[in-house]
Amino acid sequence: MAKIEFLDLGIQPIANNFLLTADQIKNEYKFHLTVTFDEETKLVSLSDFVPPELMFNDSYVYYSSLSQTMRSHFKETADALIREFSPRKILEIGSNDGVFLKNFENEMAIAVEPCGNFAEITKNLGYTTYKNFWTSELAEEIAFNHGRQDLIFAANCICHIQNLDEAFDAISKSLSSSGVFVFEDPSLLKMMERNSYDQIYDEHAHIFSVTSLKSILREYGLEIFKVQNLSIHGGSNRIFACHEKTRKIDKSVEENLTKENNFGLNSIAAYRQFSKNVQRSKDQLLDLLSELKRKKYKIVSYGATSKSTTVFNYCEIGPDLIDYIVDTTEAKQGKLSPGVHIPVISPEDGFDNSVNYAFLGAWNYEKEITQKEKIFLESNRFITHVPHVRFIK
Ligand code: DWN
Repeated sequence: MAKIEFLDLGIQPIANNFLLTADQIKNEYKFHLTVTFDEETKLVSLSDFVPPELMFNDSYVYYSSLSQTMRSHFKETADALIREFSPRKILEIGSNDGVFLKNFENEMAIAVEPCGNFAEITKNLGYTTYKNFWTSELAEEIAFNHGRQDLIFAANCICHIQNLDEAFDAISKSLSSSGVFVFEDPSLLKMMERNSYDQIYDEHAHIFSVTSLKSILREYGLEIFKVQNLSIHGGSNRIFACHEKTRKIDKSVEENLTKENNFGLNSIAAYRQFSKNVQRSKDQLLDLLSELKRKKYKIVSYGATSKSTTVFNYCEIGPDLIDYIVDTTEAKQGKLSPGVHIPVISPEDGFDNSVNYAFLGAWNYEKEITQKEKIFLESNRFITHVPHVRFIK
């Protein structure tokens, strides 16, 4: 059984490395972004990983709580988990700015977060916080200090962990005998169906199918007992796992495995087709933007996302096509986007009636953004590449 490379997204920068100084621009880190399918485990991963400290450090800029969609999502998630499992002790891996954890009392929850600026936030909110990457060593320290956990939660974090063997082993050892491990990450099936290749960037070391997770978790005595398909982040799966044979297996597990198999996720042909679809999307997006630019329209991008770093660098879309990017994140404003160096400014400074078209870098918030930007949409258009290049009315 082989590992087969099926997609080449070219030379890419660190997706969230927004640049300010001449020195940062001169020394910008770049790497070759290619993607591999493992025929044995069915896992899809980057062929080469970027050193974690280069991505997740004290200057990290992605705040989960900046959108209403995410704030509501995590409140509802916390409420549902409390209702279903009544955990007494909970640990979150990759707690970001505490958007999920703050729905739990201080005494019952522990945060693990490697980015110092974010670890500071949960610490200030009163949570025991470990400013660390999730490793076996850390898991042992936490188990020694606090015992085993009833609920281990991680959102958009496990797919960022390069060494899954160590991560799952540590989780298995940290979970109480009747505990549950709940995690959500982008769905490989949704990505392939919707051609949202921009889910692939340095931070996303793996894009998970339920199939691949089932086989890897089993190695560590963990079993998936339920799967929920979520619309969040353009299509994610929430995986519920427990120690083997401790819970009844819900039919959603088999349903998801069947759906993935029917789509072809278990063999290389589907990935080869995906690669062709990605190339077509690039050609169509470049054609559209170039045509609009020839007609002298002003085009900006909405949301300086990690995803748009992939799109712009893969398609070689720079300031000649996109005048600037608007984003509500202060830490991104006044800087240049990674790789292609498009200026990022605040929506207040740049999203006005001089704009004709806006590429929706944050397409996963289409509903929230189109609601908010009704006036723009009266005479202008958003552009998206998902599931194919088109205007949003
Ligand atoms: O896994 C990850 C996901 C969950 O979040 C990370 N590795 C990094 C990050 O990826 P992303 O940057 O693609 O995430 P978002 O949530 O799509 O980013 C949205 C961006 O758009 C933020 O910078 C905020 C901005 N935004 C905005 O300017 N106006 C968002 C909304 C909703 C808005 O109205």
